[in-house]
Amino acid sequence: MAFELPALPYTTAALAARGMCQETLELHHGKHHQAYVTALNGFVASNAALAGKSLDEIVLLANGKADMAPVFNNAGQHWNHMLFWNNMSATGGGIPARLEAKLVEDFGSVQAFKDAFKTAATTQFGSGWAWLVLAPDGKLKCTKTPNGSNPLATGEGRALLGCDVWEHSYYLDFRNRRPDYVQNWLDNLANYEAISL
Ligand code: MN3
Repeated sequence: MAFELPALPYTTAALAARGMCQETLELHHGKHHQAYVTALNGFVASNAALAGKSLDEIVLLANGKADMAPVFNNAGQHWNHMLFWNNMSATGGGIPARLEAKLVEDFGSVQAFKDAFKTAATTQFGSGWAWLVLAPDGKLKCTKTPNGSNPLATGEGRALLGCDVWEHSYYLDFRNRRPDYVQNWLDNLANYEAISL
């Protein structure tokens, strides 16, 4: 069965007041994410080794294989954006008590978590992602990956939050100011309520 572009869990105008405008969401979801899905389906249709595989299986199968880099890039980006849309909310920014306690335990404070996430996001040279993961040792950690990679591929843990730091995610709203985009994303867009620890 072909992979499909998921519907957004909000309207394309829903996040405009919180720093992600309608045009950004229309292009990012309807054009960029759709292009990854279309490309991935093309690879699956022409490669028997990929037929019937889940998205996770394809990401892991293509990971680290030079001849499967285009498969990895598009499968990874589909995986990443499926998480990303659900990582934002029109009522985002509020951190539930249980998550706050775990952030304080593992980072020292909520501010220290945000600083670590922002550092990961702003030190990712070029396109990529910043992540909050629940690492295999049970601790929350902030990490980054280039291009279409993700914590599934790196084995760094279960991804709880992923922030897209490709320029297509912020250029209309924040121009070149990636740090401002990430700060706003953490403060006003991130859907901490949806995180299950
Ligand atoms: Mn993107």
